[in-house]
Amino acid sequence: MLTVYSKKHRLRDSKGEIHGGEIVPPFECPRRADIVLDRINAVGLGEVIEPKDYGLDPVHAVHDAGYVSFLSTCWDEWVAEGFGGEAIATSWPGRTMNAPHIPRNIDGKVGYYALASETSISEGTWEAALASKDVALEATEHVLAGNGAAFGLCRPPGHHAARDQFGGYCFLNNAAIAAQHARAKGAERVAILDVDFHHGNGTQDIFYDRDDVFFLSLHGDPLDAFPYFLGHRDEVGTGKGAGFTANYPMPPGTEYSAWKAALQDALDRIAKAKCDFLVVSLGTDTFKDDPISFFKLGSDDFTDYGALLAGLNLPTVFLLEGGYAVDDIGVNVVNTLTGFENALR
Ligand code: OKP
Ligand code: ZN
Repeated sequence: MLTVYSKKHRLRDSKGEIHGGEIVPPFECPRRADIVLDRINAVGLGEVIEPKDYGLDPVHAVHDAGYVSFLSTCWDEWVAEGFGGEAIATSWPGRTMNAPHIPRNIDGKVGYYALASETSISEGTWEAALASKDVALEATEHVLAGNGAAFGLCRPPGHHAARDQFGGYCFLNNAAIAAQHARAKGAERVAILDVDFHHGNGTQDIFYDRDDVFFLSLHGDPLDAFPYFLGHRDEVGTGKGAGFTANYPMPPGTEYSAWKAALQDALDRIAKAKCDFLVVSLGTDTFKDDPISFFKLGSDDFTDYGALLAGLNLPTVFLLEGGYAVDDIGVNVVNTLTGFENALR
C-alpha cells in the first residue's frame, strides 16, 4: 500500500497541553509520525511519497472562510499582541452567549474559534495543518486513480475540527476534506468510518445535514470521554441527512469482542447505503495501553479489523487520527493496513 507523508508535520510541535490541571508535554507529538513511518519502512508496506500542494479550495469546500483566515494569521496576531507562550483559548461564547459578533482582539478570536483549550496554536501549526490536508488529498487522488487503497500519514489529526472550530489537537478536518474531494471527483456517496477512540465531532458537524457523505463513529461514550458533548447514539443526522450519521458510543473497559460487534453493524450499514468510496479515520487510541483512552484492543485486534474493512471491497483511503501509546503506534497502525491488504489477496 502506498503511504503519503510530509516531513512538514514537524512544524506542529507545541510546547504544552493542558491536562489534569497542569501543562504537560503534548500527547500529540512529532515522534508519533516518526514511529509510524519507521514501522512502514520496517515491514516494507510500500512506496512513501510526498504530497503536492492542493491549495485552499479543498479547505474552503468544508470549512468557514473566516475560520480559515483566522488559522492562517493566528500565530502572527498572537505575537503582534505581545503575548508569549502559545495561543491558548481562555474565554468562549458559552451556552448563555449567542456570539453575534466575532471579536477583533486575538485572545477573543482564539476563544471564539476554539472548542477546547487543551490545544494551543503554536508557530508552524498552520503550515503543518496545510501539509496534513495535502497528505490526505494526495492519498485520496491515488485511490481515485484506481489504486485500491492508500494511507495518508496525517499529522496533525483532523476529525475534531468542525466547519469553524479547532480543538482536540485538530485544525483542518483531513477526512472531511478528503471525502468532499472524492465527491467532487465523481464518487456518489462517501462513507467516513471513524475508528479513533474519540468521537469525530468535527466530521459529524460538517456532514450532519447531508445524505451524500455517511458518517459513522465508534468511540468512548461522550458522557465519559472527550469531546464530551457530541457522539450520542441518538445523533443520526438532520433533514435529508437523517439516517446518514451513526454513532456507537461504548463504555470504559470495552474489549475487542464488543467493539468488533459495533464495527460489524457499521460495516453492514455502509454496505446497505450503497457507498462507493471509503475514508477511514484511523486512530489507534483504542489500544489497551493508550494513556488518554479506555478501550482494551490488543495489537492483533488491529490486524483482525483491518481484514474486516477489506470486506467492504471499496476504494479506501486511510487517514491517521489519534493514538498516543507512542511506542506501539507504528505496529498498531501498520497492523490495520496489512490486515486490510492481506485480506484482499
Ligand atoms: C484527539 B484524537 C485532556 C482532555 C482532552 C483531548 C483529546 C483529543 C484526542 N485532559 N483530550 O481524537 O485522538
Ligand atoms: Zn482520538
